[in-house]
Amino acid sequence: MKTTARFTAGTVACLLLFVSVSARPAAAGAAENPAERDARMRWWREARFGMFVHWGLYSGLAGTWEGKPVGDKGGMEWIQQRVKADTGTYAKKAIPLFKPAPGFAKEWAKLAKQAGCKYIVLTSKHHDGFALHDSKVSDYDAGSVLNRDLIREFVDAARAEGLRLGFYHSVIDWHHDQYEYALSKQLPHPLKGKPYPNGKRDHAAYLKFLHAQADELVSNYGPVDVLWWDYSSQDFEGDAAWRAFDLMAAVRAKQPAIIMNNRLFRNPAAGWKSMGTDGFALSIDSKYGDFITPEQHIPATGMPGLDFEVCMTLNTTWGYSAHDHAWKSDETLIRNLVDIASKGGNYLLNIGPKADGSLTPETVKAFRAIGAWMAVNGESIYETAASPFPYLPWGRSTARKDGSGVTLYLHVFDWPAGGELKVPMKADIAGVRLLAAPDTKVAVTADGKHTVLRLPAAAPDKIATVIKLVLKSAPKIDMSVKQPAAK
Ligand code: H79
Repeated sequence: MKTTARFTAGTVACLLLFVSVSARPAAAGAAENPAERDARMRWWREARFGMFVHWGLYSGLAGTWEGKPVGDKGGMEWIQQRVKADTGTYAKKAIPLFKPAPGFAKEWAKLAKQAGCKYIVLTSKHHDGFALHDSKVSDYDAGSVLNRDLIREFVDAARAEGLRLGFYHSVIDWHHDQYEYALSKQLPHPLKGKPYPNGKRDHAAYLKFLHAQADELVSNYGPVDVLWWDYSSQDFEGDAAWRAFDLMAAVRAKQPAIIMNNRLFRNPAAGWKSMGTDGFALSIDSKYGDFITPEQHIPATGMPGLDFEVCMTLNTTWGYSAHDHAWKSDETLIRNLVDIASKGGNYLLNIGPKADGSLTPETVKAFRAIGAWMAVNGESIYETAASPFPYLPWGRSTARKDGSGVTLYLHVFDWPAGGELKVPMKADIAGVRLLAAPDTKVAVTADGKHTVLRLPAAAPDKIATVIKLVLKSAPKIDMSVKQPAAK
């Protein structure tokens, strides 16, 4: 909700100050040495699994416009753009349908906790421009429209479950009347190609607003663990588009420990290869952000030394749609989590709550299934490192260094016929245990190239049975066993 003056003299002075330091773009990261960075990133690297929440005005529309489904696939958080509605038309239809129930976030946080998520990231504002907090610099926010601060309610619910929390914040804005969408040919806008309905626009005024809202989010809710920016294009990114270095520095000044992604940028040094959400590069210069963000796509191989987080939907949409029934199976979801951990990354798995905050039965079922698996096998995911094997024909692995020894977790997807599992390594083994069947005896032999494990005839867990191997020293891995070339 707006108060009298949009920007105080102090804000303007601060903005000017940030402009003056922008000649030193690495300012935010440069003060930090590698050990400090490792300490800051530690919880995130150990967490491996988080819940993403896409929730906003679009949730009430539920993929329907003027009584008709807009489609049964794809992101219905984009519905305003899909139907090419101006913000007034969109708001008029969507606002009456957005009816958050009291305590809406409690179920999300409980489900996240139950599933084994360590953090939860909510859309504070998506591309439609509607902010879920009580913003002093906007009338298009939950404070103005519902007289509520939905971010406060979310933060309280997340903290009550002991979860780390973050905000997804779109820098694209389909509402703000000074956002100069014609500056980018690549970024989406419902009115793209059409003249501004309000005459000339002043993008700098939009940027003041963007920076002020980000400041509210990092000032008013205690520690914020993650800022998940979305997104930039090759033709509109970074300083030119968002005054990105100032924005990052201002956020860091308020939240020194915060972890931010790379989406204020879209260039190779920032971890991007193309405009495709799977077009990521295998490196990132930390001045552009802390981690890279493959979307709806798992990298083919691990990325040594690189922090990455794969975000994915449960069906095909981020925002709730009544028409999307393409739910991923429990097997796919759990194996994705394992696959990503084996490559050294995090999995940010999305829920799209309905307008009242409630969840579909499919959503609850999926997260509970992951939770049941994690309750037994979580130690093979949390605080682990990427697989030391170039390739395992039957599944995946993760590893952990323990004193002078190493613990390997083998995740068996394809149970060996006859129960004999060949692991392409020589190793000095101190202990072996099936996490899902701890009392089952497993005999270990060697056949020259392999360590051979004699397992029960049937898999204790059909989705992914985890074998914990405690080794006295680092294994000698057969590096010649490689992934076959894709057909
Ligand atoms: O918030 C989610 C997406 O809305 C957002 N990022 C995630 C986390 C996103 N914005 N742009 N993109 C992703 C890239 C473009 C994706 C597209 Fe589509 C695929 C545009 C058209 C097809 C998905 C489906 C979005 C609209 C329809």
